[in-house]
Amino acid sequence: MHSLTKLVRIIKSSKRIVIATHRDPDGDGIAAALASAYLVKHYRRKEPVLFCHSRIPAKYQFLLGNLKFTRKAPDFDLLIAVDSAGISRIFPEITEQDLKDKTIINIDHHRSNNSFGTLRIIDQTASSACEIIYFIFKRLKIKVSKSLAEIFYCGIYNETGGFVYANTTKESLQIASELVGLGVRPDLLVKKLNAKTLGGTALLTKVLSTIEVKDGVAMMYLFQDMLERSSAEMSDSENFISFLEAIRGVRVSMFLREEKGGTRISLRSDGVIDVDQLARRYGGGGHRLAAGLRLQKTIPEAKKEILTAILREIKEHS
Ligand SMILES: [Mn+2]
Repeated sequence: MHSLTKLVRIIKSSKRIVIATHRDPDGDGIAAALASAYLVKHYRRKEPVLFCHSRIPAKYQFLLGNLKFTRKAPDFDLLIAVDSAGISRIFPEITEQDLKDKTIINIDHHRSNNSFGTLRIIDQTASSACEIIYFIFKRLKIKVSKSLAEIFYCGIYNETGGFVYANTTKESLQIASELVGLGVRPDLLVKKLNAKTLGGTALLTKVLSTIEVKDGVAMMYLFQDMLERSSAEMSDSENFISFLEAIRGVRVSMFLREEKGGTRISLRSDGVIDVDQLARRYGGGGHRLAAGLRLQKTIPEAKKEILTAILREIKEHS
């Protein structure tokens, strides 16, 4: 495959390599960055630098092994960007234009990916960024060790919601099967991955108590003071939205989280509307059934605005 020959050539010829995943990283983004580090290490002696603007949530620390992420924007001549639809998802204050002299490899599966970079390996039909990178290993005939197999498994498991979302495909299950063949123990690994702290569980009860459902749209929110009151971190709320999706009759779910300077909104759809399209109108994006955006508004203001947009769209599609 032509692009993989180019990928290897770029990795071999670059001096300072940085691998970066998006801010507020999820399991797929972190795992894709770690897997890329294995890929780079296969071709070079020098360890690549791993960058993420946000802190890596404690629950993923066990995957890191000897690898570390830095939060200080590093200098590089090659950036390998994974699971990130645009440069602003990685560096909030940097634009594509600022990096026009750098070599950038863009490995992603988001439909909202804006095609940045020198070499783009984008597959919207892939379940996850990890799936794309797994296929890179296979096509380049690089051996996948047990520790790397665990990384891939966690990424795909996380992005498919534990093999239940619409991106649970023949390919993703096939890869999972191959990873188990390489020594992954799904029971032990998933137990580690899903382990909540007591504070995280306390936070869940607080967030769930805010649930409202209106005309097929389920909503709930998280205010900063709930974190303090339950000794939890924002990253503990990563999968909370699945509780909204599980409510019978709910077509669209919206989880609003208070952040410095605004509100972060996660959206899920059962297919009735395209939440990627909707999120993009506000500068966000993602996938057709799962997307996110940020608004410089308070939670009540943001909720009102997005709820109105969702209800209008549901009406148009029914
Ligand atoms: Mn992903």
